Amino acid sequence: MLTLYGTPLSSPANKIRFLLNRLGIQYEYKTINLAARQQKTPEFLKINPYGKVPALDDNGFKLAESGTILRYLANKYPSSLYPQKLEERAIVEQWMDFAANHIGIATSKVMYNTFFHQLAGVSKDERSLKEGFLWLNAYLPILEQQLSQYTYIASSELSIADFGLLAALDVIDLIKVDLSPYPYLQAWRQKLMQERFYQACHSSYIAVFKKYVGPLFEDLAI
Ligand SMILES: N[C@@H](CCC(=O)N[C@@H](CS)C(=O)NCC(=O)O)C(=O)O
Repeated sequence: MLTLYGTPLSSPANKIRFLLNRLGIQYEYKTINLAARQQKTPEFLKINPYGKVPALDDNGFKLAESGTILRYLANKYPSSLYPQKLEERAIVEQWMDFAANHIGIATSKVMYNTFFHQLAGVSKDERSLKEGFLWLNAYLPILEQQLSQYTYIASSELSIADFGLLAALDVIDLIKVDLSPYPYLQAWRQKLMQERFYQACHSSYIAVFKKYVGPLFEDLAI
């Protein structure tokens, strides 16, 4: 049995759900309550020793880090989402890593210092917040350029890099970043958000955010 541990607000966990949904693989989804620090319980630390979601338990084989899990599953269930040819695969890896290390980190900085810092009971880091927006300004044009040449982020084929990027950008409406200056990126995102693999996870990030923590941020008029 494949068990994925995550939480509906975790974009790294959601990118794995996108892949599993797309591949049509049955899995058990277990929600870990981060606010209740369930991720640091001795029980969960046996699954991921550093106490973070997502984590995977594949018949007793335990794995953490969303990118690693994505690659593991894509290797285990071969498909066009993760090409076999060395160079094609390397390009998929490049865009997946770009999405995680540049876009994902940028949106995390903004999300943490806008919303999640309150839930964690720590003060807002203004510098990190600003840096998150600066990174987005710097890197969204790169995505736009790439998507003006290719249908999907790595090539003309949908790949695991698209799942990583889609999840990293999922919070973009919530943090009120306007994508209209990036029409190719916006169209790519709108198209993928209509797909079954996405809708089987949630209708939108903003909907799930409102459902789980919206009442805590009513003053922000989300
Ligand atoms: N690099 C990790 C990031 C994992 C991560 O930061 N997870 C967050 C939720 S999105 C978490 O578990 N936070 C709880 C904590 O740090 O205690 C990945 O991609 O899986």
